[in-house]
Amino acid sequence: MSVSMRQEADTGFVEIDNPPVNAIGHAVREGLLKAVKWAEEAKLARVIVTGKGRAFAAGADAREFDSAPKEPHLPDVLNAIDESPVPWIAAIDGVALGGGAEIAMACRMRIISPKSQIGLPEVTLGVLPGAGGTQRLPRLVGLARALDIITTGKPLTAQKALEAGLVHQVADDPMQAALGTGAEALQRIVPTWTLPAPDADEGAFEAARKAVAKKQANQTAPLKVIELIRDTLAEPFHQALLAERTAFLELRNGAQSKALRHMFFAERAAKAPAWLTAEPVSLKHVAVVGGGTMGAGIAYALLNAGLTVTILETDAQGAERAIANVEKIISASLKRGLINDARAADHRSRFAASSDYSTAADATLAIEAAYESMEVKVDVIGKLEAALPKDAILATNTSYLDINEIAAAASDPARVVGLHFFAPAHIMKLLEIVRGDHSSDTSLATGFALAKLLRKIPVLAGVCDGFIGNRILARYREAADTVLMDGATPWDVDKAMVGFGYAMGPYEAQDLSGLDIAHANRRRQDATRDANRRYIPIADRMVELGRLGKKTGAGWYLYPETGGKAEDAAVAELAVAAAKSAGLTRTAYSQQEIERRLVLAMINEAADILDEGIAQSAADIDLVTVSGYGFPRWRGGLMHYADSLGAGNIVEALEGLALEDAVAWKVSPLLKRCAENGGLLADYVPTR
Ligand code: T1G
Repeated sequence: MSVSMRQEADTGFVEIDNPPVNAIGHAVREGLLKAVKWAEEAKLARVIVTGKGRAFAAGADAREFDSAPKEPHLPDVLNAIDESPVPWIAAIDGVALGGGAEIAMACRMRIISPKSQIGLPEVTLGVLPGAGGTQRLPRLVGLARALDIITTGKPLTAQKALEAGLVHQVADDPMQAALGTGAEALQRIVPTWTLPAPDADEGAFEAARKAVAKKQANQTAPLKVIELIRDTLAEPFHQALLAERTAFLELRNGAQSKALRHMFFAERAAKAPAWLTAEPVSLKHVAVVGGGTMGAGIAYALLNAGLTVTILETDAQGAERAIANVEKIISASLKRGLINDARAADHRSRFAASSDYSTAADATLAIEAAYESMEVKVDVIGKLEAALPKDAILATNTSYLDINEIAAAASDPARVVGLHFFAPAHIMKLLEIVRGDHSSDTSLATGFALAKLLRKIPVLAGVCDGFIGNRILARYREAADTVLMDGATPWDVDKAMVGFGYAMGPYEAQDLSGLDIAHANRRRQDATRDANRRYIPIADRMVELGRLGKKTGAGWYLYPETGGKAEDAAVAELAVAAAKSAGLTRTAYSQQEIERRLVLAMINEAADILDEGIAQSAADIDLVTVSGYGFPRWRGGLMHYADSLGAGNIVEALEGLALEDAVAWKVSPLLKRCAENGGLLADYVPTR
C-alpha cells in the first residue's frame, strides 16, 4: 500500500501509507497522481489528504536519489494537485518535511496539529526543495522568511507555521477541522501557484548570504537556494519550476549531497550489530560515579531519558558539588526552553547524589566518570562491585585508559564495558561502546540499549590507546605538531583546517579542552613510545610554561580579559627555538599542504583502526569523526572522504611523505590493498 482513496458523499479521503514515515517514493507519487484524476472524475467537492502513522510525509525517499528519477516526478504530481478544480486540504498530524511540506503547499488549505512540524530540510541532505518548494513557499510566507526556512532547513512548529502564513489553522484534530471546512470557503482560497511572487529584495538576499557564510560555510546547497530564488522570482511559475528541477538534480548528483545522504543513513544504521542478540539489563536506576563536568553531563542525559540517577562521590562536599553541577545544566536547559518547570521538577525528583554507595544498591548500571587515573578507577570498580547487584553492568567513561586493566579490578570482568561519552555529555551525540577482552554480550547490549534511550549514536570500538576517535585525534595532533616544528605556526594550521571545513583548528580546540590532558597522555605513553618515532616537544614546553589553554588565559593563543583570542608571537618563537635546538631548518607550508598532511595522517591511522578491527566499519569511523570530532559533515566523514580521494592517490601521497619519515608515514596495509584491488574502504569488513 502507498496511497489509499475513499469517498464519502462529495469528499475524497486520500491517505499516504508508506511506513515508517511516509517517505514519498515512486509508488506514493503514482498513488497521488491517480488520486487527483480519481477526484476529478468523481467530481468531488474537496479532497482531504493525510499521512498514516506518525508522519504526514517525511519527504522524498532519499534512497531513490542514487537511481535515475522515475516518472511521475513529484513536481508534476504537485502541479496536478495545485491546478486541480477539486481543492485539496492537507490535514497534517505529524511531520511534513521536504516533499511532504511541498505536498501540503500544493494543497488549497493546510491544517496542522499543535505538535506537528513542517519544513524544508533538503539542504541537510545537500539538495534543495525540488517539487515547487522554492516557488510556493515565497508566495505563501514572503521572501525573507522563505529564504531563512529553506537555507537553514529548520522545520517550523505548528504555531510558527501559522504565524508565518504557511498554514491556515492549528487544530487538535486536523481531520475534523478539515471536514468542517465547506467547499465555498475552500473556493475562496486561490491555488498557491497563482499567488503573486514577492518582490525581489536585495537586502533579503544579502542577509541570507551572510547567514549562510557564517553557519554553512563551504556548503553548496544553501547558496544555490539563494541564487535560484533570486534568478527565478520574476519568472512565470512553471518556467521557474524548470530551473528549480535543474538545480535540484545538479545538487543531488553532487559530492556534498552524496556525503550528507551517507551520513543520514549511517546514523540510522548505527545500531547493535546483528550478532549481538543478548538482552540488555533493564535500565531504571543508574549510578554515575563522579559529579564533575562529565559525570554531571552524563547524569543529565540519563535524567532527560527518564531514568533515575544517583551520582556517587567521594564525600559530602563532592555530592553537593555534583548536585550543583547537575542543577547548572537543568537551569541552562530551562533558560533555553529545552525543558519546562514541570520537566525540571521531574528530573530533580529522580536525582540524588551521595558518598554512600549503598544508595545505589538497586542500580542495574553504573557509569564511572571519576578522575582519569587507573588507581582511582580500580578503586571505584571495587566499591561498585561491593555495593551493586551482582549482575549490574559496570561501565567506565575513560577516554584513554586500558579497559582491560580496569576490568581486571572486577571479580567478574565480563560486567565491565567502556561507555565513552563526549563533552558536553548531554549534548554530544556520539557514544563509543568499548568492548574489553572479557566484556559480555549483555554488557555490550546494555550499551546499545542505553544509546537508544539517550538518542545517541553508538559505535562499537575495540580496545587500543584512544579507541577510535582519540586515536585518530592523537595522530591528527602529531601531524599538526610536526608541521609546527618544521615551519608553520599554530594559526597557519588552524586556518588550514577551518578552510577544510572544521569549525575550529586543532590548536584552538586544544586550548578549549586544555593542553594538560594530552600532556598527561603523552607522559603515560613515555614508557611504551616507539623510540624510532619522531617526538615533537613543543606542546610539552607549553605545559611547562603553564600555558594550558583558555582556562589559564594563554595556550597556543592568548585569551585577553576582554574576550576573544589572539595570536602570540611568543608561541611562534617557541616553535622556532625547538626547531633550532633540534638542528632543523624550517620551511614554509602552504595552507593546502598543511591540510593535505593532516588529513592524510588521519586517513592512514583510521585505515589501520579499521584493518585491526578496532572499528567495525568505515561508516562507523565516519560517525565518530563527524559526531565526536568536528569533521565536516558535508564531506561525509573521514572514510567517505578518503574513498572520494581514491586509495591509489592516497597511497601515492603517503609513500611520498614516507620518504621524509618512514615511521610516522608507514602506509596502512588496508590502504595498499584497496589501492591494489580497487576496493573501497566503505566495503571493508574487518576479519578480526
Ligand atoms: N527517505 C528515505 N528514508 C527515510 C527518510 C527519507 N526522506 N526519512 C526517514 N527515513 C527512514 C530512516 O532512514 C529510518 O529507516 C526510518 O525512516 C525512520 O527514520 C523533493 C528532494 C522524518 C524526522 O530530510 O528527518 O523531500 O533505519 O530513524 O527519528 O523537495 O527521519 O528504520 O531503516 O529518522 O522518528 C527531505 C528526513 C527529503 C527528512 C523521523 N526530508 N527524515 O525521525 O525516525 S528530500 C528529510 C527525518 C526531499 C523534495 C526533496 C526523520 C524524521 P530505518 P528515523 P525519527
